[in-house]
Amino acid sequence: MRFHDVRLAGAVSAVMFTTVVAGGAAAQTQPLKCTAPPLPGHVVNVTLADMGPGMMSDGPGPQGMRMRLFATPAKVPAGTVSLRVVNEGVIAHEVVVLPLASGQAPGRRDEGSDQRVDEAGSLGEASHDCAAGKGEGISPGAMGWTTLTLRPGRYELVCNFPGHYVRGMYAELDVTG
Ligand SMILES: [Cu+2]
Repeated sequence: MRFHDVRLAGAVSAVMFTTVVAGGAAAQTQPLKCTAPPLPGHVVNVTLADMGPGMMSDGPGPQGMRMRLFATPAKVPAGTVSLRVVNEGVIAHEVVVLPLASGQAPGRRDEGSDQRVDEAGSLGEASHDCAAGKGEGISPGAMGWTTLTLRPGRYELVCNFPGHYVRGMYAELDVTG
C-alpha cells in the first residue's frame, strides 16, 4: 500500500508540473479534441511538442532546445504512407514533408527572412485542424493527418511555422524500396 501511495503522489506532482510549464493549457493531460479516422497504407505517428510560449520569449536559444517533432516509425516501405499527427504542445503546429538530398542532414536548412524554410519540392502536409491535408495549423490537443505516395528516399518532416524549424521541429523519415 505504501508503494501505491508513493506512486500516486508522484503522478499528482507530474500533473502540477505540466500545468505550471504550460501556463494552464496542459493539452497532454486532457482528452484530444479529435482523432484521425483509420488511415490507409503505412501509418507514421507524428507527435508535435513544445514547452509553451512563455518559455520562448527570450529568443530561439540553442538549436532544438524548446520544440520537438517525433516520427514513429522513422522508416517505412515505399508506396502509400499516412501521417497521423497529434499536437501535444500549447501552440499550433504543422507537418510538411520535404525531400532530403543525398548527404543532406535533417535540421540543417536555412531560415529565410520570414523565419521559415524553403518548401520547394514539398510532397504534402498535415496542417488542417481535425481534418486531412493542408490548413491553417493543428491546434493544441488536436490531430491532423494526410496520405501521400512516397518513393524510396530520405525525407524530412518539418514544422514550418516561423522559427519552429530552428527550435527543433524536424525529423527524418526514410522510405525503403
Ligand atoms: Cu511548430
